Amino acid sequence: MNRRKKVILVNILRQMDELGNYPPLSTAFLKAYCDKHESINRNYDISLFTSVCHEYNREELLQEIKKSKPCVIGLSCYMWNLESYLEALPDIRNAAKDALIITGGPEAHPGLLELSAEMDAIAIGEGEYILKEILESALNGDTWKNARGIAYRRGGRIVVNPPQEPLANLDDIPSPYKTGILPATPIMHIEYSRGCTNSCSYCVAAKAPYRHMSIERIEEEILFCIENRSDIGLFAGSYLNFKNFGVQTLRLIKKYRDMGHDITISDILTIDSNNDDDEFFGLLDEVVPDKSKFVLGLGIQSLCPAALKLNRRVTKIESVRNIVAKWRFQYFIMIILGLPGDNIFTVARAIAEAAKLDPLYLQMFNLAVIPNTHLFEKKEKFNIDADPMPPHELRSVMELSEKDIKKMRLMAKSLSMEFSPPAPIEK
Ligand code: B12
Ligand code: SF4
Repeated sequence: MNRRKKVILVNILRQMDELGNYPPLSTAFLKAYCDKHESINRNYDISLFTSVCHEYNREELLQEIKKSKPCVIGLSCYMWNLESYLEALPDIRNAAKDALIITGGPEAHPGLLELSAEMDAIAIGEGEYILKEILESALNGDTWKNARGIAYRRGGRIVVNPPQEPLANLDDIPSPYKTGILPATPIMHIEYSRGCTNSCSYCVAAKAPYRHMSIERIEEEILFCIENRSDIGLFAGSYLNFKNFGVQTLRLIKKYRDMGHDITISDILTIDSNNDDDEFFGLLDEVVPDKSKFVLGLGIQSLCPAALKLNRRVTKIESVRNIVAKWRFQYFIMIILGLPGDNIFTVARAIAEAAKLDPLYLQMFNLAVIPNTHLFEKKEKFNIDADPMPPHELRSVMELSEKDIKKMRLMAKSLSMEFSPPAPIEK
């Protein structure tokens, strides 16, 4: 008889397709990391409940919870699923009265405890160490309330424990594909790095130090893709062309291509547009022979010196021009609408510059003031009024009134129509 206690990790994805695009990496990584510890694996049976926003059925989730009677329910929270969790939480609590309900993910911040009485704890930042510590605490007869990196309620107050360290070595997490947690699919998404060396004010990655998987680990993942005749979707990470890591990764892919394996990088790759290193692009050119199915994303975000400075963003437009002029890829260019320091005219100028680069399409994002970013924490300093609930839409900021923002979005929308087709990732 299986006496292991049940843990359910729930992930309602924004989208996922049968090719393998956008798998539930967060919950798969949490399980892979916890399972590898003998004491946890012996005592806990961790399962994943995965759904996609447009297919998600609350009853299915509740049935699963009633059936397995978990002692811990972990919710993987992003801006696209917070509402679904908030709606389901009273029923989840009814279905599992004694379970610890913990919410983690980029959208998770202590303020969520004020939105739902059923949430017991919030995990802030990377979850592997946090979940392991929580599961171990019960085995040692301790309380989960001492775990680092969490927030919880005590009396009427919210207590935020000292932060948990980011994972020192990403190789410590077993591959979710090789452990069979995620199925082999025609495209396999490899998480290759976490954190960032830059610190753009609006970005969650800026909060954590940059680390990448070892090149040996990447080689194992590539070999696994080859065995399963899959393409690589190198997508979860900051940028592949940070430092020398991208060159090393591409050299490996080239090595296996030269040996006759039909392996390539699929779909979309977002790269650091400030790094026009010829060796990287030369290798990329070789490992992606079919340019029609591949689009490179270059972030400009803003070209206004004041906005770049305020948001700690570096954009070297010369580098973007060099890349586009020299390398025959399809490109999409990203611009953020509404950064503190920008105004309608500076945004219009950035769009005009981007248009000169003749991209396949422009991707213009309305600034979202998302939790766990510098902007979210410093709203007052930047005179930001934004919706505290997802999608955290900006209402006004510094030089941009509500009316200006509407005008700017309208202008951007009409200009972006010139650059159809729309972004292929959106369904
Ligand atoms: C893939 C992806 C997407 C996919 C969808 C993914 C899916 N399957 O549903 C697509 C391309 C559709 C997408 C769209 C968008 N995305 Co996106 N996306 C990502 C990306 C690149 C990877 C996510 C991932 O799998 N990461 C790998 C896992 C391992 O990391 P993780 O998710 O952070 O999980 C760790 C921790 O958060 C924590 N954790 C997570 N869950 C739990 C649960 C528990 C219980 C615990 C303890 C811990 C825990 O532990 C995990 C392991 O350490 C991230 C950036 C990134 N590198 O993470 C952005 C990111 C998630 N996206 C983001 C944004 C802003 C968007 C967009 C709004 C962009 C835009 N402006 O249009 C849109 C959403 C549109 C909409 N209206 O809904 C933000 C997050 C915002 C938020 N608060 O949710 C991120 C973080 C990018 C960023 N740097 O700012 N995205
Ligand atoms: S926006 Fe890009 S460069 Fe800036 S912190 Fe995030 S990942 Fe790094």
